Amino acid sequence: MAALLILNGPNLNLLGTRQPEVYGTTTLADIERACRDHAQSRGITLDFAQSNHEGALIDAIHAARGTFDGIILNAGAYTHTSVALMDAIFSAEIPTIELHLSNVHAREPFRHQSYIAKAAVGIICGFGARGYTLAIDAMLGHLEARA
Ligand code: CA2
Repeated sequence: MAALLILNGPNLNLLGTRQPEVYGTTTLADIERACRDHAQSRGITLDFAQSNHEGALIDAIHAARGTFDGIILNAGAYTHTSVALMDAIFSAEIPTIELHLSNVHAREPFRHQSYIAKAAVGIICGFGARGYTLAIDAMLGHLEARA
């Protein structure tokens, strides 16, 4: 049975409470519920976490080694700045999907740069909250193809 870690970065705890025109009205708790339902339907286990702290996200990636088969990471704004997160993903040697609610490539130029992409097996962006369940299926497909 595959075990996935879904990790969310800074400010994503505010989802559904502010800037609904950009990020929608779905809360992170709603997304977690949808992911847990989806995981159950796929017969896999998952952990779902959020932190506003870069070091805590790095610790979670380090701790995932040996426990999780795949990571789905919405690193929020750290996507565009964090060499440290990129290094953590490389060091963990766990397939990681970069995920974003918004289509970062249709937004400000600084959001077009991603350090996570350099270490990720693929990227899903622009599909809103549905991107999380799409990412679960994409990861399962990736793991199956490798087996
Ligand atoms: O589209 C995404 O998922 C992002 O990772 C969201 C980040 C942004 O910096 C990335 O460029 C793209 C921002 C998350 C902030 O979330 C908020 C939610 C509600 C209110 C304020 C911020």
